[in-house]
Amino acid sequence: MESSVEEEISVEDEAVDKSSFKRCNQIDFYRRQKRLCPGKSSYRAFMDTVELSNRSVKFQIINEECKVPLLVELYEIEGNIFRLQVNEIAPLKPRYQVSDVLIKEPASLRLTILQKDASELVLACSNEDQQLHITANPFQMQLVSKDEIVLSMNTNDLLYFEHLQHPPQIRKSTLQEKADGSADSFKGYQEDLGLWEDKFGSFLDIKASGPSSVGLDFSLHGYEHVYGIPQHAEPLLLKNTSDDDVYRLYNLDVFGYKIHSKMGIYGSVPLLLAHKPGRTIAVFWLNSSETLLEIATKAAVEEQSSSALFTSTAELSRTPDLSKQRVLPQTDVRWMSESGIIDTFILMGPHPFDVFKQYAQLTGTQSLPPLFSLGYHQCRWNYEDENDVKEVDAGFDKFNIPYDVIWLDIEHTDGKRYFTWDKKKFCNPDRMQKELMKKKRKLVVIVDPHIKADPQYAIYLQAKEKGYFVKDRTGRDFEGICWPGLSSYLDFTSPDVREWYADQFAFKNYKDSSEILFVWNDMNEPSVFRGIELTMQKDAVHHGGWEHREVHNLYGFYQQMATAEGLIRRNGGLERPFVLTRSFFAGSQRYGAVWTGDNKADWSYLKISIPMLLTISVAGISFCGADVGGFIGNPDPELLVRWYQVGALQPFFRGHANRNTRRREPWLFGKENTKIIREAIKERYSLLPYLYSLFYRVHIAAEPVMRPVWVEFPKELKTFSIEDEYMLGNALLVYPVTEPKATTVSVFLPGSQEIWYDFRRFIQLEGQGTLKIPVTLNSIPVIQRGGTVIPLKTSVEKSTEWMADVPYELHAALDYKEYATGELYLDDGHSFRYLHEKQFLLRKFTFHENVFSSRCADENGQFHSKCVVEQILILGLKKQPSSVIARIHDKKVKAVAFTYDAKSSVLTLKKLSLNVSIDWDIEIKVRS
Ligand code: NBV
Repeated sequence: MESSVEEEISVEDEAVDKSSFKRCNQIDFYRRQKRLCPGKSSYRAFMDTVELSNRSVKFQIINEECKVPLLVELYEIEGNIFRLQVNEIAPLKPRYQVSDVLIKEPASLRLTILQKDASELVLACSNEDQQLHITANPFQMQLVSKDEIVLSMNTNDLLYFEHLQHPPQIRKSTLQEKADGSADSFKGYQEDLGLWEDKFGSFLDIKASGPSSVGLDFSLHGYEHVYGIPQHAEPLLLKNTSDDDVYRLYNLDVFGYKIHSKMGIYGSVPLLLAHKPGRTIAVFWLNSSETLLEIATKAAVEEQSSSALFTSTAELSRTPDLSKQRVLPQTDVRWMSESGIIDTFILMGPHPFDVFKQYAQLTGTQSLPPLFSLGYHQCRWNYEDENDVKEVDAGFDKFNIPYDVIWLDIEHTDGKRYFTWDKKKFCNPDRMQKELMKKKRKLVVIVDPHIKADPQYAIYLQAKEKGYFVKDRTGRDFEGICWPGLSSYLDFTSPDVREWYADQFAFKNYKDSSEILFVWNDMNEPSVFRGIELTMQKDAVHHGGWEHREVHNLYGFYQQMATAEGLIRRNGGLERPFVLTRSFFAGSQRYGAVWTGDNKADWSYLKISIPMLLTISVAGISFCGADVGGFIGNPDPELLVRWYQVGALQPFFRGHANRNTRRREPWLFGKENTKIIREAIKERYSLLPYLYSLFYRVHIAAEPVMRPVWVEFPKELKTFSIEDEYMLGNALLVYPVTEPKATTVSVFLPGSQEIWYDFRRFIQLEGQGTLKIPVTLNSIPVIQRGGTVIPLKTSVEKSTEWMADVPYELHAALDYKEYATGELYLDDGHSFRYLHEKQFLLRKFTFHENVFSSRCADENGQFHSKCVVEQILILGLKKQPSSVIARIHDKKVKAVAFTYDAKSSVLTLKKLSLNVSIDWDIEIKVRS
């Protein structure tokens, strides 16, 4: 049975079978919403229903055609955020509202009414520069900041809200009673019925609540650059859509997904950012059902007078004053979701980092990963047996390549029964883990959400008895085919199921698991072989009676949540978990890492991985990566080398390969390539103090680890579409080589006053703007920005844990004012003591007026380290030093050994032996 499933499901084929997935015009709610005509909104607001409370402003709107009233609720949320909710006043049954994604109910501020009559309502916000303007007929809203419209809603009249109705059976009898049974009524009945069922191929979706889709348009005034809404294999800068090609947010298992396609793949974050010089804003559309997005950037004519803000009928009929008109870019976006309510947040920025914070205030920040998980991960489908693991592990030592984690894919289990071991291949998992532990390395095993329908399998049996599986529409356990054959799917949306699932990771339950075992959640879109679009039927039923259609995009989010909880609990809440998930949603950053799924060993996939990861990063999930080497197919050595070089400078760094590919451990491609890969991985390890500090920043302050260049240079128009280079933190600019046989690359260096330094040769780069930089296969360009200090380790060991006491080295790259600053975060690297016992250390290094100083940057930190700073490089120091002295705690003075290279302007301070936890200054006396 098992092998026949695998043979039958020939997912090994290289290409995506596009016909398995819906095109836009096959999505029925899209077709319905497309019938709306812009310029003809049926919605009218009733200003006499306005109710003001401390929390919000509420009023009713009505659809003039169907007369169904809706309740609009507007909130101003602390921190420059607005929230708009639209729901039915009296739905036939409750409509689904996403829970668990927001970390708490956002605290709202009191709005006040500035002006109100039958045609309009003007609300003042706590930030006096901002107002909300609501017009009654048609119902529209504008967010105004400093007399400029920033964003408006329903200006294209595309507000759409399908109210819940009685099923057609009831309607049919009413129709029959009422009248005549005429052809007209029957046709109407058939049309109604069509709204309650949807066919795709041989699949029939029966909608328990009938049509219930929602939609709304937003105009982003002055904006022509929009980003976000992962995950698509698309450029960073979102493109205009057409009627048959819209961005789809629907988590699907798309093996070898096509690049340059807006189809939905594994994960979705419904967050769209818009940026212009001077302001970044974002729209967060909190809906977990299938969602579609149209984007249209255009030039719009606006009047400069502030009175243009008031779009009352009188204002509109006024003859426009052409002299006051200006042409501004505008981006119109239209969100459409299959069900749920309209619950949307406008994040007002204005700086990109404000938007990141605002989004994190709602959905949480990236969890702080255990340090080992920032090391290199070696994966393959599959490492065959214990001996294979042993040999691969030994290979790293033999070839002197550091690595932290070896991964086991589905074949390590007993017949794809997760939480078990194939005892023939892994006869002593305990011994294997002890060996790895001795080497200070870890193991990650795969745990998928489908559970083999096998009454002998304890997990299945328990879950079945407890009623923990998702049900089909008839109330039986949903069954689908996946790796183990016939399987049922745990209902992670249920808190009880998550509780029970978390318990399965307890050492006493998960036999032969140890504290070095961590987890990988795959196939959690969820993937269902032979299922509609390779996933679960939308009419399957979850906890609380909610249909799968309501929660589809949350399935993976909830599995990762439960898994992370399980790993935390197994150690009594002391240790940080590591969980990689393929499927994700807004908020997944709180539970671990994500990767971009089944990519291909092809240059085009290497190239697209950059914008894909940048998009995931700006959507709040910093811990992300792509399979190094490309999962499907065999990379040629050059591609593999290039992929390692960039992967080493990305947040999650894992080599992975499909089962029918040739082995590709880093030492299998000849001496020279092994050497280059070793160098790339070693460089990653030496940079870990910087990377870990960046993860601390994203954890506490939501600053993405991997950043689009525009985020660091938000006023520089030329950076807005850059996606072939990126920033790692604020200090490093990385230019991945994504073309074969490259001899030069064109790197854009932003900032008119910036100084940029070659990260490896320490010299200042000559020139501004786009530089042609020669490249060899040995490395990719990495450039340090003047004004920054980067902490590194002076040497690299077998794994992160071996490196705890290795001394630090600091690279200070001076800006044009001969200034530089940077941070170092330190803790034990694995526990929650940084949080509960303040066992952390945050240091700030500054070079200013020829003094390099180390200071505490957070007095709360209690962690002490024996580690020392051994060496400091000061790049761009123009004058020859005469002497250098170090003062510790303002007292002890000692002379410092140094060398100065006048040609490159690099000062090297040596043999410092200065404890990293304490305050010290190094004074550089220069010859005048
Ligand atoms: O578990 C096997 C693979 C895994 O290696 C890969 O990383 C996942 O994206 N998994 C998909 C299922 C099979 C894909 C053909």
